[in-house]
Amino acid sequence: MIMNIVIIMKGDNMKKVELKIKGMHCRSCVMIVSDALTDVKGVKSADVNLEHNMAVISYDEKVATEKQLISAVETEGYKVLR
Ligand SMILES: [Cu+2]
Repeated sequence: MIMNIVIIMKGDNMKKVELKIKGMHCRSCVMIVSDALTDVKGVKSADVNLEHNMAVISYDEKVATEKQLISAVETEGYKVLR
């Protein structure tokens, strides 16, 4: 299990997790992170919150992995915190 992801909910295939993200400072950062996450195949929704520096992501765990979510964020130059 990856330590920097908090599992909020786990259904049959759907999983809802929370990521702490470092480096976002404006609305366009939020857009970049949110687009990067929703571009991951299997991701249903990504709610990125600038004030709380976090993202809540719902995804199909048969299609996407936690590692893919983290690397999608980090590829854009942001850091996922533990
Ligand atoms: Cu920004």
